[in-house]
Amino acid sequence: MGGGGPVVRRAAPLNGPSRLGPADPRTVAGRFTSPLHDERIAAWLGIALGISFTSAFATGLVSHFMQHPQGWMAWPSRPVNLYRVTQGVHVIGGLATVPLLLAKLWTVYPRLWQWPPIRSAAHAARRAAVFALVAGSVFQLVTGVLNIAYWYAFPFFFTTAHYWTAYIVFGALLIHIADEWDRTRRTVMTRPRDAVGRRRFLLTAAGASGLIAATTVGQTFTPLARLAVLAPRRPGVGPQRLPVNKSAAYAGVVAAARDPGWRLTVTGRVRREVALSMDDLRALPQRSARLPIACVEGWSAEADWRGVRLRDVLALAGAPADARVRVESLETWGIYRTSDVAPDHWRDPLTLLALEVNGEPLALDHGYPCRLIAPNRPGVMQTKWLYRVVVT
Ligand SMILES: Nc1nc2c(c(=O)[nH]1)N[C@H]1C(S)=C(S)[C@@H](COP(=O)(O)O)O[C@H]1N2
Ligand SMILES: [Mo]
Repeated sequence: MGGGGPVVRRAAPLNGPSRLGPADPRTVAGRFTSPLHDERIAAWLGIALGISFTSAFATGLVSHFMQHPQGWMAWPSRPVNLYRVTQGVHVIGGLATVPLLLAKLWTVYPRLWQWPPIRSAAHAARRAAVFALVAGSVFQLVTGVLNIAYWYAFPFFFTTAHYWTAYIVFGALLIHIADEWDRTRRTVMTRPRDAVGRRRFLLTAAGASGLIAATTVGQTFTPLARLAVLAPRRPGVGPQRLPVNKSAAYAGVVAAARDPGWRLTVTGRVRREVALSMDDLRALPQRSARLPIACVEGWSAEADWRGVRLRDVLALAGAPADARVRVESLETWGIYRTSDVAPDHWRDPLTLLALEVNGEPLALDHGYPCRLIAPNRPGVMQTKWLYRVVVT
């Protein structure tokens, strides 16, 4: 801005050329002395956070609606790895956001002490939106990290809270972007003097973010699996080279799964109910598919599955072409004991009732005697220890 240019009205009083101090005579002089409480840093981190939160919101919605399909939307069963990618972006991106958010909060926290705390109704509304944004962002990242670490320390159901908070955060984010757009634009378009310290701070935050991404992305991107030292799960580590979230013992299905009288029944809106023993299933045409399990927690692992096509078994029972199908597990409790298979998915020739994985009969922990495996579908919906297929 040249000396004779228009006077720029600043939204908040500043402590110097571009500082974010409280600029109030009553606060202790020199309390926020770091040159890093700075508009320019806040602006760049804000841009990065705006991008990462938008990406998390979009990929989070994909995951939510895949797991809770609405009548009007049909998720395709292809490409096979689509969900693996969107959920990988969600979880790895979320983890990589943690240092950026911490850096941003540290940069702007002097504003908490701005004085007077409320200057007008508009100012109050703006601060309320910022409060919702900060509180909601911290909540999303903390619960997200605890959840993928399998530490259910919170008294509420994670997915519901995470889902609804996302709308609050995203709404507050839009308000904040509208509010800060001009100032951010101006800030990043001007050339700073004396930028070394700021640049180092931003590079450190970006470096920490990149390091987290590099050491976790291997949990879903197999070529980098060896780098995934920070990931709670790694592809290839577990029985039959596949991770296990919930064991058969934990699920309480060991005896039922080993019962020689086990049958897979197909029932509901069918022309004839069928009950298939293991031998019956083995006598049907066996198909192979290389498909990933793509867990909502961001890890995924590919495997070679072998078994019968779900659509072949449904045809055997004479299920209608528009059937909605639910598979049910021997597990007697919990929300993952059943899952719905939409027409696009059960008609897909890659959707199998798997009896084998990686060349061996399924291990008990991988769903013996029979599990569902389908393309482009969250891991929680790849139900293990099946005993019933219900057509509705
Ligand atoms: N019956 C049943 N099937 C289940 C689950 C479960 O808890 N019960 N967990 C699911 C989850 S969360 C994932 S990611 C995949 C792979 O889990 P695994 O590693 O426990 O085999 O199986 C799914 N199938
Ligand atoms: Mo999962």
